[in-house]
Amino acid sequence: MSDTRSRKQQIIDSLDAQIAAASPHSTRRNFLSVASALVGGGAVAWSMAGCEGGTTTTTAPKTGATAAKSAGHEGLEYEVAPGKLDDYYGFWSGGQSGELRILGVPSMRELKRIPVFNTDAATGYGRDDWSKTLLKGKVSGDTHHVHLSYTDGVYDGRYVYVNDKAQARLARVRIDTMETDTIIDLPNSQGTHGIFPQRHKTGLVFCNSEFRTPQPNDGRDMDDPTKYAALHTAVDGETMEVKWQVMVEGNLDLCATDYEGKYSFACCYNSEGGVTLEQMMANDQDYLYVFNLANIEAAVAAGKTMTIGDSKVPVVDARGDNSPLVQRVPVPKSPHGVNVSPDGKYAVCSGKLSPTVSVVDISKLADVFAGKIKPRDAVVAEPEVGLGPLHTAFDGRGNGYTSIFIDSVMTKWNIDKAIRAYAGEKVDPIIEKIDVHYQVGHCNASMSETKDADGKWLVALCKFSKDRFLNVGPLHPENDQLIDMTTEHLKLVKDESTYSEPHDAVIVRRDLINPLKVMDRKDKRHAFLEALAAEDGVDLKSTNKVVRKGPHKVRVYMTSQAPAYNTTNFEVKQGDEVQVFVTNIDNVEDLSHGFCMSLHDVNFLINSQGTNSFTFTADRKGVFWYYCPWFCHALHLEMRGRMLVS
Ligand code: CUK
Ligand code: CUA
Repeated sequence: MSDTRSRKQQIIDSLDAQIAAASPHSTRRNFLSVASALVGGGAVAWSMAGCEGGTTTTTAPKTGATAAKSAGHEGLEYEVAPGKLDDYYGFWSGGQSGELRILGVPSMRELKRIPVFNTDAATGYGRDDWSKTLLKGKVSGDTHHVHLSYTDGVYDGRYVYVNDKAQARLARVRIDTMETDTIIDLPNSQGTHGIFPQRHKTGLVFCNSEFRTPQPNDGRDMDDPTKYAALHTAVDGETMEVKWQVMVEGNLDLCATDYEGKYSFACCYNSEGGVTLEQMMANDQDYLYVFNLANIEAAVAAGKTMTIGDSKVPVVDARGDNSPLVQRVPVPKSPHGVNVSPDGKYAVCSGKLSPTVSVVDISKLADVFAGKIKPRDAVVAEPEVGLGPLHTAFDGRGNGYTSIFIDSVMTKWNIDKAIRAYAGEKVDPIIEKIDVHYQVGHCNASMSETKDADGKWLVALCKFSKDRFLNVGPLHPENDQLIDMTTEHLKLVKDESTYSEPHDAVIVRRDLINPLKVMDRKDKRHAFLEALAAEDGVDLKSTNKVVRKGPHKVRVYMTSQAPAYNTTNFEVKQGDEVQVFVTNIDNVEDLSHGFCMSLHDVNFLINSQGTNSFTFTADRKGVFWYYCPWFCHALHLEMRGRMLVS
């Protein structure tokens, strides 16, 4: 290798070349050959070196048609026939759309979109009265990570937590209603990225701020990045209150927890403290931060805390050296993902700019905190898995599956063999690599992040789809690929196009998820609406009346039952602020109504036995029809009424 470029530059060049090579008609074969020609063997040679001496069964590049052929598939049934149900719920992040999605696995059918940080025209979310209190005027978000609440190491079917990287928020969705019920701001944070809940019980949810800023960020220290810091925030998963924060010097990327409630983990790239790309990638070493929760909570209880700026949240300052609060395990440069194996033994951390994953033995961390061994001594394996490793999933059979961004493969490797190889034994931990199309980000496997990992389905969330789908213009769909993990060789069985831009997904056994079929009115939205109605002595489920609240303020209460609103006309004055409450008194599964006020930009959804409300201004005189936009009955088109504005 006479290439004089730095490793970092090789990676960037390789990536640029691959992207440049992509065209709607390129196959993976010419895609790779162009890339390797352009980088002159630099990064690609290194990628080969990563597999040296192994019996890697890297599959030959395939065209889409070959890879997708499923005749003679001896693995799991992956087609879900009409009328049949999927075995798993997939909870998908929605990236820049700001939403959360539910897919069925293995069908990969999109079953639902749950608006979280975005507004949604179909349901009125973000514009109805209750959800406006959640969003507080913001209408965009960037969701990356989706995790469900746990009890005893398995999903308990109560909540989904999801981050917003754009506005440093954490949201919670209730699984019974499948609606967002809480959104909180995370103080002193920017780029809230990795989140992870505790697994022994529904306890704390940890949130990493990826971007370092001056603390407080009020105009001071702007030119002195050495004073920038990042926060590891603990949120109570029940009350959604921010409990405490730990301030550290490095930026924090992905997050994970152990299974016992002792530690939380954060990958730290940019230990250099740089503010430019060059500076951030200068060192060959970064860290996996290990937070000792008992010691942090003791420090908080003892008042060894500070506050930052306007925030009242107690902050423990753990900048600088290793301490009883935080230990920094050195790992190769710029780690990205960290995932804990289903047996709770290992935290696996991926070196984005190193072809390795580092396996940290969690049982050794007590000795690290006790000062008996060095942090690095907790690393028990470091297999070379390919170029650009990002995230690792598990099958519960002792194997890891790491997504390899630059090589566009999933690498299956054996944890035990990796540990033995690291100890000097001549054994190759790499079992197999399978091509994915193309540039995989996250991967995850069925129940992988629980102690019930079952090793059936693996998804690879690919960032580029190129020639895999019909060309729909410059913005292509992403490609989420489904892989059967039960066959002798990993088998790609399905491509699923997805809209911008899922990062992470979790795949959950369906018996663990039991949503309502009609609303039970026990959620925060109904408490909010019932409190408003109580001001007027109104029972939402039976009342149809107009209540004047002031010279320019009117409330309209109505019920609906297919195919009619029980208020078919109401009168207001021009300029009135009108707050319409609609209660759907149908007690029937899948019988949603809506309320759309013509020419007033008002539209919202009301599910069976639920209430929703919307406030708007009756800004002009005349007759305006409101109608039900959700098909609910043979006479659905007749489900309407008139607002008379005088
Ligand atoms: S991140 Cu996107 S590929 Cu935000 Cu979890 Cu790794
Ligand atoms: Cu109610 Cu359509």
